[in-house]
Amino acid sequence: MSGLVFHSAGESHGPQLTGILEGLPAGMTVDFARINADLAERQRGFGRGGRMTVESDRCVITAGVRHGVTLGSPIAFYITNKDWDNWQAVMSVTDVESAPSSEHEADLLRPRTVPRPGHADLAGAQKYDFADLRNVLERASARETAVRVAAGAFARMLLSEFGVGMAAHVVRIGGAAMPAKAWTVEEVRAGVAGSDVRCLDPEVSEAMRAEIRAAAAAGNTVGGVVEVVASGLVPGLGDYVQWDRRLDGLLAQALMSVPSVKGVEIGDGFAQTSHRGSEVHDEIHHDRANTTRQSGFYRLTNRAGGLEGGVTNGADLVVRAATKPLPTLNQPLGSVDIHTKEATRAFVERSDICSVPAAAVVCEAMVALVLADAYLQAFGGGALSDIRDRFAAYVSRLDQFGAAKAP
Ligand code: EPS
Repeated sequence: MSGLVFHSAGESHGPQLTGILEGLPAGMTVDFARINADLAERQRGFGRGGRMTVESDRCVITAGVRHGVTLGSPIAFYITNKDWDNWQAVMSVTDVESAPSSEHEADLLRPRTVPRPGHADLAGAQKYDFADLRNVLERASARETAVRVAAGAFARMLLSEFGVGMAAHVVRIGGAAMPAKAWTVEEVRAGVAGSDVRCLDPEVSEAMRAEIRAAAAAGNTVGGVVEVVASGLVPGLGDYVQWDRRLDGLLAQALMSVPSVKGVEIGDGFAQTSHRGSEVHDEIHHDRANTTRQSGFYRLTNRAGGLEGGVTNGADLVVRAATKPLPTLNQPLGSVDIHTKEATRAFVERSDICSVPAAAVVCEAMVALVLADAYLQAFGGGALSDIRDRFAAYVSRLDQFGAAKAP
């Protein structure tokens, strides 16, 4: 990401999560309600843990916006951790001299020394030479994704200027899966609104809830697959001329950075490997009467998921992320105490049974950040009006594509 720079800071049980987003143009109207609505979407979902009943995430903007409009300067914002009230001594920035106020606080203050398989605990402690795993898990926690969602909401405000629509849904939780199909952004938006597992089909939703209930009953967790769809993308975003400018690679990196994501696919991705090339690629057609921004070129299928050669081709972007089951288990796996080296069970920390619906919201935010960056790379400028002008010139050039060279 170079047009748009996003940094986050904050521990899960510290006072707040902080974000800085730099690179958005001046002149964008900020939709405050939209940011908080996205934060609420991330919090909801069947299978979420007790923390979500403590928090009601709200974004407070402290820089980069004046009178509801962006200034082009870095946008700074924070989300308060309400749970901080219960963790002030445990997460105190300064040394704590007073005795613990309760047995519960004394327990929280005790170093965590038995790493959870699958979490960052052990590798993180080895890297930073920590004796208390809390120093790792507080930052590695998926709590940090709240501030990504706020940043993603800003990115979507820019994208909506260019007619880009986005939505995300859950296509698998454990063994319960949606059949493979191409959904439009409108279908996804309408379908997820009433589903606590963000799934478009009521029967599959019920099967997903059953998976989560069964995992919970066994002290276990369950993962799944989320899909992000983006429509209205102009052809030509991203690049094929250098490896690190391919949009598919940038999307994969952004999605892989979401805690619990272990796999990313674009379009039919992995399923294409069991087919021949003739069954996989999307044939190209042309309609001379069609004067859309795709200059009359169209496909009847979109198995490529909107990307060819790392460049958008004007079809919907379809990208999926596979999330592993969360590593905090109420029936913990075997592990080893980092100090005594004795075999024991991993520690249990409050967590979710299933965070796949929340991961869909976070993945959508990450895709929005990558796409907003791609638009800024292609058409960027300090003022939104300049970006609009450059975009309009590109679209009108695309409309004429091939015209001068026609035989
Ligand atoms: C999360 C907040 C965390 C966890 C969860 C996601 O809060 P707490 O640790 O206080 O329960 O519920 O984090 C994880 C699943 C994880 O593995 O880190 C959130 O805000 O999304």
